[in-house]
Amino acid sequence: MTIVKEKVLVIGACGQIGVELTTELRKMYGANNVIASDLRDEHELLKGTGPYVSCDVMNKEMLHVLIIRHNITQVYLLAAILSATGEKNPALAWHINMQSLLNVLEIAKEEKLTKVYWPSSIAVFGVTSPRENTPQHTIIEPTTIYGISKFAGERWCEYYHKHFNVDVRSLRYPGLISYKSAPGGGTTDYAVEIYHEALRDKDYECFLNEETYLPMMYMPDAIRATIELMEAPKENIKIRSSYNLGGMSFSPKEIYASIKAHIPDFTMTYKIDFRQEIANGWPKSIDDTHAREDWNWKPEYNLETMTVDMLENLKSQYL
Ligand code: NAD
Ligand code: AKB
Repeated sequence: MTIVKEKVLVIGACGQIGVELTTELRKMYGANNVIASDLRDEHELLKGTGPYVSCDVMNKEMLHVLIIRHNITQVYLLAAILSATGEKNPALAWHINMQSLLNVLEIAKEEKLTKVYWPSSIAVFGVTSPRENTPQHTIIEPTTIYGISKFAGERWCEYYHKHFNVDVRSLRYPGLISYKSAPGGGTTDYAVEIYHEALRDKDYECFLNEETYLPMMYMPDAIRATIELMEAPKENIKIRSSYNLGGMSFSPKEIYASIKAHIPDFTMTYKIDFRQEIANGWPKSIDDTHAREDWNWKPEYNLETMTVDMLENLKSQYL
């Protein structure tokens, strides 16, 4: 179905989520009604599929002009510094993750945008949160700068909704696994790298220990969740900070076994680094009852179906 009235801007469109989300939004709204933007050069998979504008989200004036000039009605803000990169430069991560959101929320307020999407993360939770089936509402004391910025961002979203009626919606994504575009510096990136290495070298050195369970999700589920949240009637969106979103939960040992079932000579060794400490503070699994009740969320992929799809789609790159 093509919906014509909306004009969408995706900021950070060349990242792991942006490439696939932009592609999907173009199917829904029509290619010319979805403008992709990023600091980087246009991603190969986006080339020729619709308009692309180079834009730094930190430059509020430029962003504002872009939004007015193109009659933008909805913004998807995906630009951010992720957990592992953030720990290397906390001041920069705080600055980019916060200021980008504030720029977008302010412009959304001034220009009365119809909707804004901004993702949070399971990284908002910390060692004092329950680790199994982590509830929506619980102790939230993040210890990484990434988690701190996501938690502060959630509060800003709720604030702009409450005080300025900005229809901003958000999901706490788990670690996302995909084959179309590379992950951008997170702790869960191992679960993408492992598929590439299994096909390329049949050997992978994992930076998390074998028992590190984390909440994860296959990208098609994440894209569908994002669109279902954004398409849901306003009155169904009862959580204006960010929704817990569950997909699957597995450890390095389990994803290794699931790949080895298809590539019997695949081997894995462990060399733990600083990302282990980040992972140790995150949930093992997520309770997403509110998302299921408010806008009918239901994941489709599990570890086995994701592995089959990942290997099938990646194998042509390495054979
Ligand atoms: P990514 O790093 O792959 O992509 C981010 C994109 O933003 C990059 O293409 C980058 O060039 C762009 N960008 C960075 N600074 C910019 C700026 N100043 N102006 C314009 N563009 C800029 O990240 P991603 O994995 O696609 O994540 C997107 C969002 O989803 C982030 O907010 C992230 O925290 C969140 N998230 C991602 C995951 C995941 O597993 N991928 C999980 C939870 C939450
Ligand atoms: C990261 O590992 O930083 C991200 C996330 C879970 O937010 N993938």
